[in-house]
Parts: sequence; C-alpha cells; structure tokens
Amino acid sequence: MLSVGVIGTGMIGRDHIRRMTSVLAGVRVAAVTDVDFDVARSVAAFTGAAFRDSGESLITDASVEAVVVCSWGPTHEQYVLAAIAAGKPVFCEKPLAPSQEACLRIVEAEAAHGSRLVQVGYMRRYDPSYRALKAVLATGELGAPLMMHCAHRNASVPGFYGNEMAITDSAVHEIDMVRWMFGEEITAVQVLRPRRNSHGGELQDPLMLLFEMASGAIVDVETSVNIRYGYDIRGEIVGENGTASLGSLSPVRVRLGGKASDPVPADWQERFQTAYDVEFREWIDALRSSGRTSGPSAWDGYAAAVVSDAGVTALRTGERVPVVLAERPELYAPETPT
Ligand code: NAD
Ligand code: ISE
Repeated sequence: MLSVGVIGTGMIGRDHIRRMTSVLAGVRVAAVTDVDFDVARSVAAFTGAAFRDSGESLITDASVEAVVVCSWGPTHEQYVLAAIAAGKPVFCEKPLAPSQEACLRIVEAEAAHGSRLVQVGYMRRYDPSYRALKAVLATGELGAPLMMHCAHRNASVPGFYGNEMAITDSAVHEIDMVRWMFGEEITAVQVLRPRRNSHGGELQDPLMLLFEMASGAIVDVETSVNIRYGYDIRGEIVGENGTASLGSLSPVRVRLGGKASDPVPADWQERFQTAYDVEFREWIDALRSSGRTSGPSAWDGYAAAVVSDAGVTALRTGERVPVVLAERPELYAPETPT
C-alpha cells in the first residue's frame, strides 16, 4: 500500500483524492493540506486522512511516502523542491512551475539528487485515444508525419483567465503531447490572433499557435476557450501516405427529429477521466514495484515551460520565437522524448 500526501484540495486535488480513495487499489491518502484550512480539514474528515497545516510538514511527515502537488502553479516549485530534498517521489500537476527558470531549478535539484523523483501531470500521454494515435504513427504506415492539426476548446473559462493562459494553462498540454507524440523537440513558435469571440469580452480568444518541430513538421493548435458548446479536444496527424486522428469518444449517437448527434464532454474532468485514472494507476504501480517513476519528467516539464514562454513572447510581439533549451542532464536521457 502506497501512502500519499496531497497538497492542494481544490478542484483537481479533490478529484485525485477521490481517485486514490474510491477508484484505485494499492494506495491510500495519508495526509492532506491546503492554505484553505477549512476545505482541507473537511476533505481530511471525509477521507480519513490526517490534516497537516503546511505543505512542508506534510512532506516531512513519516507516514507520507509520496507527495501529490495540486496547489496553484506558482506554489509548485517550493513543494517539488522540498519533496526532492526529502528524497520522496512527487507527482506535480501541470505546469511544473510557471517559468522556465523555476523549472530549471527543479531539474538541477533532481539531477543533483541523482535519480528521478518527479512526475508532471501531463495526462494526455495516458489517454487511450492519444495512445492509439501514437501507436498508428509508430507503425510507419502513414509515412513521415508532416503536420498535425489540433484544437483545444473549453466551453468557458473563469474570470481570472487571462490572454496568456490559453498558452501557459491550456495549450501547454498540446506542447507536451506533441513532443511525446512526435518524439522530437519544438524549435520555434508563432501565435496568430484571429477575430475575437465576443463571448470572451476583452480576452484575446481564440488563438492560433504554430509550432515548428525539429524535423520540419508543423503543428497548429487552435485554442478557443469560450466555445460554449462543450469541451472539445482534437488532433489529426497528416503523414506522407495518409492521416490519423483522435476518434469520436461518444458512447452513444442519438438520431432524433431528423438530426443525428453525439454528446460532447462538458469539461476536462469528463473528457480525460480515464487518462487521469491510468496516469495514477501507472504512477502508483511504478512506485510500488520499483520505487521509480517513468512518466513525464521534470525535464519534460522544463521543456514545456520553455515552449510556453516562447509562445507568450510570440503572442506579445507577433514574431516567430525560437525555442532554446538548456543542456539536458544525463538523468533525462534518451535524447528525444518518448
Ligand atoms: P483550484 O483553485 O481549484 O485548487 C487549487 C488549490 O490550491 C486551492 O484549494 C488553493 O487554496 C490551494 N493552494 C493555493 N496555494 C497553496 C499553497 N501555497 N499551499 C497549499 N495549497 C494551496 O485549482 P485546480 O483547478 O485544482 O488546479 C490546481 C493545479 O492543477 C494547477 O496547477 C492547474 O494547472 C492543474 N490542473 C491540471 C489539470 C489537468 O488537466 N491535468 C486540470 C485542471 C487543473
Ligand atoms: C485546465 O487547467 C487544464 O489543465 C485542462 O486540462 C485544460 O483543458 C484547460 O484548458 C485548463 O484550463
């Protein structure tokens, strides 16, 4: 049984706690904390976990073998560094940290520790549909991938969601996914600003991102975060011989009143429920069997942050911005993301 401590009992923290208490075997939530003590105390009471009054005290708690960080992005670095200092495995929700400098400090701390402790919550790598798409690509039947068309559509976003969050909070998933899918780095970013959706008020929404891959392939990502009709994630790879795309995920097709329709997921929780389950299942199994994690690494978190920073600069300047990564520490070999 793996004993886990969870920092941050907000939306996704509570969902991961539910997953670890009601869905998955071989794991228990030993302790929880949040700066909102009332919420953390009620989650602790509900799940039977201990309440801790800070992330640091939770990390050093002897009953906590592994840490899950689900607090706001700007707080991730301090907790991930504290977990590395304590020598404990840590699953950190995306983004690893809000800046590439902060991510690099984590990479350096983990490299100095000498073995992998950090896994970042880029769950699309665990989604059955993305895995099936990658398996098709791996057969080579499509030929070399030339382009990928992606769409990341949210029905709506909260009031605090600013222009840059379409890149740093939303498209960061495509950034990680495409590095993993193509097994190569993104080398430059451009951002176009289409006509604004009036549902978003002053928000610059939608955006069109263009990623240049090391091989010369081009990936476009539409972010639309006020699309109203639901949460819709799309991806289609164009190869030399054919194309492959994420399939329809609808369990049902309704034909009624002269129309045929598929339900669209309401949000990321519904769309990626299976991916989160598999992500945690594999993380827990890996820790229980070998004490090591093998999912998206601190290096992947850093690389995503560098591309995301380049995207923010491209959005502000309208220019094509090259992506320049630091030297990859030996700990994170192989050279290409797999
Ligand atoms: P949320 O606001 O619902 O919850 C965050 C919680 O963190 C809040 O309860 C807040 O009180 C707590 N918190 C803030 N500062 C803290 C600190 N210093 N110490 C302890 N707790 C602190 O946000 P959320 O939607 O649950 O997002 C949390 C993280 O998960 C973010 O990094 C977000 O990007 C990520 N996320 C990932 C996905 C995904 O698809 N993988 C989806 C949603 C959110
Ligand atoms: C949210 O934070 C997530 O991570 C979701 O997966 C993403 O689809 C959404 O756009 C973000 O706001």
